[in-house]
Amino acid sequence: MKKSIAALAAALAFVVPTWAAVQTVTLSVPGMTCSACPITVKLSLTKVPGVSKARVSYEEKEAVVTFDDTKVNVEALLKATKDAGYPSTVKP
Ligand SMILES: [Cu+2]
Repeated sequence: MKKSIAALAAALAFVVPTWAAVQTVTLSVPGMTCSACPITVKLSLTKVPGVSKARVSYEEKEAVVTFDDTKVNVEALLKATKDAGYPSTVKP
């Protein structure tokens, strides 16, 4: 019994930090009007500390952002695109 609890604790300590931290969110960015817009949106997102990746598509009018949720939250991502001139919303 004691041994299995220790094993479980060790397993959790190993697993939890990896899935608790890295998140992916898809943002809808309707304000992109030409193929240069995604560059601005991508830059605004990757500048935010905690964002590791941003894939922005003009055709889909969306941004797929990979971020560390211990360093940044979705509100900060929405604010970053808004400040760059492209208000966005979270895609369900
Ligand atoms: Cu443009």
